[in-house]
Amino acid sequence: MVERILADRVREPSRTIGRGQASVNIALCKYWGKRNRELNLPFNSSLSVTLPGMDVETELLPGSGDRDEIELCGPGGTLPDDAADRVSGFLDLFRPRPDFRFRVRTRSSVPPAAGLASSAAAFASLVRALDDLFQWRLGPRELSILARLGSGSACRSMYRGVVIWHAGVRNDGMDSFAEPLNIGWEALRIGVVMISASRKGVGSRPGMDHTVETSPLFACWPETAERDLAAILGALEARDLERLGVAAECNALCMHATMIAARPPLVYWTAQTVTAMRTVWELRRAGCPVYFTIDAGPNLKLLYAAGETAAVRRAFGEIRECAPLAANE
Ligand code: 2P0
Repeated sequence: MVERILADRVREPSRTIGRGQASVNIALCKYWGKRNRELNLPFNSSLSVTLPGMDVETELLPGSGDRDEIELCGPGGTLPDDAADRVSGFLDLFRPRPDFRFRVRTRSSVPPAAGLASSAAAFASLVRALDDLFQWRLGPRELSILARLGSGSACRSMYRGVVIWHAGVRNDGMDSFAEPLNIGWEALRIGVVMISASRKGVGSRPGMDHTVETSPLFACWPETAERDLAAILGALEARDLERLGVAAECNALCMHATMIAARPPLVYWTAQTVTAMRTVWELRRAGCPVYFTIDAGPNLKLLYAAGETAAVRRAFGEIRECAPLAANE
């Protein structure tokens, strides 16, 4: 696949340093489960919004010695060995020669492995840095396919705003790519309720494989997700927060239900996660339209309109907030 995308592009670095940047994305309709593990091909299409300001920047240089040098600056400190191995494994796809080494310097404004999709932004920014270092000048669709090979959800971090990742049907994965949808929504807010920033026990990758292999509820997930995606897209186009919030919340809970039904069960929530979910439902009962989504971690991402910021802060404290679909973002 890489051969096909790079075709006649040069395979030697064209500059001394390549740079890339990408922001994390939060799925409103989730990706969970692969029909092909090697190519990160999903069972269902998914839809996300990119969160500006929660960024990963990558610098890529030719390295030396007998292994890649991978540095991570920012919250969370150094990259654990397994994550560095995953980056090196991905870089294997692009080495001009087997003994060619890369030096990767990554700066992140989000903690890794806290269910905030920092790996999506990391692989998207790494692919941009590769494109810059080698001066391939690939189009966004090709870049999104390459990012997908690093981490499925990374293909969505190739764009700002609302992004759809088409699951595709082909075995070679060439029709499984992300593209942006031109939807503005000045008032929409996403607030991150950080319950824990520590590394999760089970990564998304083994977590989704385990769910596919053992959860009796997984069989109905792909179809449910495709239906949710249509509802979420319709709600975004209509700027209808209630429809959006209900569909996104149900989609997240349905994904977690498939995990909880896995054998043994996979539960990313803590007691505080459940408490926060109940707080959201209480706020709604009290007339404050706020909704949540939860990824493969304990943290909640809240969806609400700008006018509810004060009420949300009264309930959850000083949460990190952004306006992902505002015109000036
Ligand atoms: C998502 N997640 O759609 C879902 C929701 C987590 C829960 O995409 O194995 O890190 O690299 O393809 O992309 C996390 O999975 O997994 C993820 P790989 P990835 O955002």
